[in-house]
Amino acid sequence: MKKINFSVKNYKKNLKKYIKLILNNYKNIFSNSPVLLCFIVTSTLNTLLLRIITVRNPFYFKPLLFDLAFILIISSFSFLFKNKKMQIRYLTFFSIFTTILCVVHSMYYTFYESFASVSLLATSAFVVDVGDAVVKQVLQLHDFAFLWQLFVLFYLLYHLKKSNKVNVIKEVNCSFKNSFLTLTLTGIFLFFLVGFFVTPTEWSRFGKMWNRESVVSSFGIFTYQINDIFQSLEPKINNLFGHDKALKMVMDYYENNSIEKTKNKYTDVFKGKNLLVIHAESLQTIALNRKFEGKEVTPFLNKMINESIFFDNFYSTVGVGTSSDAEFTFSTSLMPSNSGTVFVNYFDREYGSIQKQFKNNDYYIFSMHANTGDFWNRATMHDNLGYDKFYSKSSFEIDETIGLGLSDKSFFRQVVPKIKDIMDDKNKVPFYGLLITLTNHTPWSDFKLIDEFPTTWTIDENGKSVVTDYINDTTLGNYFRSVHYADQSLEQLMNDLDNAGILENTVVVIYGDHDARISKKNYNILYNYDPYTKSVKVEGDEGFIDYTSCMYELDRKVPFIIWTKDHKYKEKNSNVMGMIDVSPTLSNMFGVENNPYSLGHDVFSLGDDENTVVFTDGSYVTNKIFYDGQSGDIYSIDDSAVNEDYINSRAIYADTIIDVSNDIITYDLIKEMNEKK
Ligand code: GP9
Ligand code: MN
Repeated sequence: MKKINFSVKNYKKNLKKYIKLILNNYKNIFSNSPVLLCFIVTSTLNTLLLRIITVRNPFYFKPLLFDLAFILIISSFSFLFKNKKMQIRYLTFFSIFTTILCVVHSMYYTFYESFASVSLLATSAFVVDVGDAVVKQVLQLHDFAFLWQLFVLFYLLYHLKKSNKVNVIKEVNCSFKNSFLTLTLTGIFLFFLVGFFVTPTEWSRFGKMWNRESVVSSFGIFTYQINDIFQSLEPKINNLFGHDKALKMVMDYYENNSIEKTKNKYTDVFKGKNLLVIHAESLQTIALNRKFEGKEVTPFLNKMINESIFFDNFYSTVGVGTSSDAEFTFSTSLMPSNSGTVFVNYFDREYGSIQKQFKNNDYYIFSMHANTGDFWNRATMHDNLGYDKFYSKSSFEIDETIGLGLSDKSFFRQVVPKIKDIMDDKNKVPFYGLLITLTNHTPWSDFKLIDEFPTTWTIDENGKSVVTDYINDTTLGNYFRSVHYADQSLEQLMNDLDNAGILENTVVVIYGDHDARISKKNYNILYNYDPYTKSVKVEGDEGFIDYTSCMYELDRKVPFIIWTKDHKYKEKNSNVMGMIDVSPTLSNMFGVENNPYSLGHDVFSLGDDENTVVFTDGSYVTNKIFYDGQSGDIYSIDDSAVNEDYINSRAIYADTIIDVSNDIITYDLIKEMNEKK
């Protein structure tokens, strides 16, 4: 085998020669070690087979190259064993490992339509849940298909032994350095090469790891698995240091800020009533009371908010866990974690929750969502938060899909008889139910089943009406069209619930889970479009609106609505309020003891400008100011003067809330505080 000089100088000098040498090296490696060649080919094909069985674009080049890169690096380590027999044992071990890995993921996918995580496999709840099902419905014929890798390997080994070729392999003069480096460097090169083609969205999904299918689709199964191991270890590593200090700080906080129930005009008004919560995907307040061409985007919601207690200054406070963070903060009145996602990384901690408080008052607690139970790890977390039953995708007939999955209209059609059954069961009333919608999720591009909703601007030009594009067909335009659909679905649901007699004794709460995450740039057209010139105004143009970062942040508000059929409680509340305040507020209205670990407030017991909504990055908003935690900039909202004390005391409050929340989550402090009690 020829020696390669890996120096950069040589590489530049003679690239062709270099490639030739590498190829030659490969030829030597493979002809001298057929077992290694077999391992590389069969492992790569098995990972491809796994993707064919599971994901949507199995032949995408990125996961293929990621897997191949990993396999090359793994195989290079076989050269650490000088003894050829040990090399073969090593490669056999990893062939078995790859086969098992593929079988496990394939089986897991059959059941959960997602990929397994080491952290989830470690929970006993999962094992209990799945144990029986594995035998009954998880093990499919195609799972055995992966075994071909081992048949090929063992046949090869048998053949080599029979023809005495094992000895030949033993004598081969394979230089450790050359073989090891050739394989490792090719692997590393492939990683960099394919990494270059990974889009920012793919990287972001890789970091969050909540959409595991898309991570495997882009990065292959090996990179997914390694990422999964690191992500699963993170909370455990965080947990190792600083516990005592954190416990003291958190206990001091609760001692000095005891949560006492104060009576207000809404205390106990809903005592004993059912509660139906609607988690409205990406519903932003900016879509309400908005018209295009004289047509309201949300005619039904607009009617509804006039019959409700409507909070038009309400913010969701999510981190990377978006939907799941909204659910977490709603339920626990804690902030989302600022490292990872509670639902995914800290699902094994103990939390106080509104669901548990209602359960203590003999409520039956359920949730319904047409996505898999695995998505955002909801199956595990809903159980942890105190839900009695989670109706996930498998409980619904997927007869009409839009975007992410089952359409909201079909979902709502199917939930009504289920709720009716719950209501008719005397052991299940009163109930607390959560319905999580799906259709209004980015990217708002699947319009086959969605009505036209022109977001154009028609003007009169010399007596002729001229339609201008305005935001039609832009991201924001498509979003409003999708919200229009969400509004129609909601109307259908409310009518069906009414016809089924469910609304008589049920309070309906609707919240937007988070903003639609549309960039600032998109909003500029909305504010600065000039239909006469058909262009977007720029600074200096008449009527130009300087759309500042602060305006953008304030536009990210979501609606919060409390509605009853008799329209008895009607008010528009413009005091700033956050998702963290929901649980204390609703608990008081329903005459239920507040979760003692709540960090939010019953907003009806607060004075005029007493509340501060804190965001995960340390930004905060009050009735008077918005403080940008990243830049430290302060923006006035109502032009009233505030002094330094006001700003500093709110900033300290924001930091405290974030610290207390993070420490509770990281160190599992609620469990400890409960035990101490
Ligand atoms: C999926 C849905 C979307 O089940 O809740 O989650 P998101 O991407 O909005 O966090
Ligand atoms: Mn969401």
